[in-house]
Amino acid sequence: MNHFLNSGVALNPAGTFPQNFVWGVAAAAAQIEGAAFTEGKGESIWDRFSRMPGKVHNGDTLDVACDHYHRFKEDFALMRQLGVKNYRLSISWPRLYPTGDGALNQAGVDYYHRLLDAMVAEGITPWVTFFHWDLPQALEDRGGWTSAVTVKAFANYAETVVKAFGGKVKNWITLNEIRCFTWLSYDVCVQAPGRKVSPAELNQTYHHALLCHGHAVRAVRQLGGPGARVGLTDNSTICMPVTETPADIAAARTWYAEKNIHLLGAIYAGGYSPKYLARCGADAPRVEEGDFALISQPTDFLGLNLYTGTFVRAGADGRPQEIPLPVHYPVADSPWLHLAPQVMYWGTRLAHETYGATSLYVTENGCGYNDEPVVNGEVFDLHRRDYLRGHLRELQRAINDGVPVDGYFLWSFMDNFEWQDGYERRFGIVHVDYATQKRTPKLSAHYYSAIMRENRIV
Ligand code: PNW
Repeated sequence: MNHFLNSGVALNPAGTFPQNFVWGVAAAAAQIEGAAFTEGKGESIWDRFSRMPGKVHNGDTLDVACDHYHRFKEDFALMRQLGVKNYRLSISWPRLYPTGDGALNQAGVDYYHRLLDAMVAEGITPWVTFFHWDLPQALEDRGGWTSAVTVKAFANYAETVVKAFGGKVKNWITLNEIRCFTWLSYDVCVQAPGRKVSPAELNQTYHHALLCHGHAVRAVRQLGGPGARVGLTDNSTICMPVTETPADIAAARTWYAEKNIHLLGAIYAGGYSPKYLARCGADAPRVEEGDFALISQPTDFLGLNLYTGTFVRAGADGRPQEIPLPVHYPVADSPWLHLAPQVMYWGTRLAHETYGATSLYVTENGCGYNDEPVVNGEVFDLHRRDYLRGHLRELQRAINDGVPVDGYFLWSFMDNFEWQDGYERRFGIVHVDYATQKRTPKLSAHYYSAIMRENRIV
């Protein structure tokens, strides 16, 4: 892999991305649909969590959100105007199964048929995520991600989804960001359900999530029909070498492999490594026979949500050393979102080198700011335009160095419910006025539109 050591920005002559590069935008059901209790939808853990005092900024709920449930036609028309050809969305599990398992809510199925038909009518290809955090509350009441009940219910849900929509959907994403709905939700407790569990139970939530990933892959293989493709979207813990020298790059490789050992490491190795099991000790996850045959089925691509990373160098003791960010390091309004465009380069390159993934998609990348309101029909989010330009340059550098990146989905199409940060924190390239539901493309939307059209950074 010597070619990787050429890290000068050697853009291909035309400065374009590969032919057939997939450009898209992303969103998730719970964050945009609203209609939280409409036409039989069941309560999700986020519906419950957002009603607990102090959990979500400003006490915001998902009840109305962007009212996409009722406005999807206009939203797809706007996507088409901006030249969006690929849209990553998710399906709401509690809209299909209000209690997680049990009776199917036909109204929910009908809704997604109408939605997919409207997308296709606008010439937009769907990329569908089975699960983007909105677990039915009834399943949480039976143990949530700590319980095998959830795995069984998910397997059934995934089959239903592929059977229902497999004729219209060919690109499937199993789960979104396992760490967020396990570690952040059952250990750090800043996300729903916010229930602290023991270390052994936490490790079991990871294992249950891996099993669900496997069930979704199986469902797509068995029922997806010709041309169906499937992969996971992971928020791998990313690091970037402080200097792009062999010593710091080696340190970054070691650090990266260790941090991702329990998720991508296990999936690609076909089992938990002795190193990981030693780290868990008595708290190791329970593994049944056949689990890894399911978990480690080959997939068609790996999705990566790339936002931020940790700087690492070769320490004096030969171990990777993390460099704490100085207070003046640039950050978005999302306090965790430090602005290091190199995350695009190293996030994709390390995944390719470490796991041999041969087709990568950036399934999310974007920035959260408390943007200013619309003035005379315009929002000058120059900060987001610059963010995009800088991050896409680093993505292009990876591609030019041979990393197989096949697509990029910007998070997010429009401002939406930013989980525990509520509606204040805006990630959209389209502004949403929540009082009127008016959509206004920001400067960044016009900028990204030109990038998608010309297949190059403008
Ligand atoms: C992702 N972090 O979440 C999610 O997939 C989206 O639903 C979300 O709106 C978007 O990124 C922006 O936050 C993340 O703490 C949540 O590093 C937290 C982190 C990263 C991503």
